[in-house]
Amino acid sequence: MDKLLLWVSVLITLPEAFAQANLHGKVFVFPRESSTDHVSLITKLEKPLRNFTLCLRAYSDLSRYYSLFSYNVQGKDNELLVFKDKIGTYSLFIGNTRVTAKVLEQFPAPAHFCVSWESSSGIAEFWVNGKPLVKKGLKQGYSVGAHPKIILGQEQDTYGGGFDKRQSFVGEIGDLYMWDSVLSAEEILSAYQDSPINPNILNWQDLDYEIKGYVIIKPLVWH
Ligand SMILES: *[C@@H]1O[C@H](CO)[C@@H](O)[C@H](O)[C@H]1NC(C)=O
Ligand SMILES: [Ca+2]
Repeated sequence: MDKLLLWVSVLITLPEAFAQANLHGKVFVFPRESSTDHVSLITKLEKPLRNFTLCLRAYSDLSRYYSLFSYNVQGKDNELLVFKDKIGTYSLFIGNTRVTAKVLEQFPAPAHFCVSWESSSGIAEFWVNGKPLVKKGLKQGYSVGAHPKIILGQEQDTYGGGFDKRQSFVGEIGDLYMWDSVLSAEEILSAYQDSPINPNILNWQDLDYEIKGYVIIKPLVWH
């Protein structure tokens, strides 16, 4: 194919849409398996992270593993990655190191998921539907790099790319918030009950994002 034709076909198969919007009451629908469809979340994170909490709602009937939240920095794969290994098993990667936590889950069922990490102790806390899983620890003393590429729908192996459809997400994601602090149990409950308190890294109600490929915004109907 000549270069022009190639570009035309890329533009047709990968429509792009930048936006800044309040997505309250809405979800991103990832309606098919692919190695291309994804959403980039844009944040002005300029300092390395010593503490964070990430919350989101997801509904998927995939029984294979998939990426829920992929955060890479330049030259560092899996700098911060939330991975669903299988039903009832969630992994957090920090600096390409992994911990796993388990929960009794119905399948398929919508889930509200939070994970936090504190550098000084290395403790990772997982929460599913407002309930804590067993705490784990990793990367004590580490700092998560700034200037990330954050991708929903695909798992990055490079800075903003390197996708694999076997790790892609098919389903719906909503109510995604991220803080630069470790939330208390009460604050996690507020997020679960749809009243997140001062999310300062990513805010579903003021989200800067870019859709690439077949990702559609629809009302949240399962919560
Ligand atoms: C991270 O949290 C610890 C306590 O958990 C706190 O002492 C420290 O100041 C926090 N660091 C930043 C950069 O927020
Ligand atoms: Ca990766």
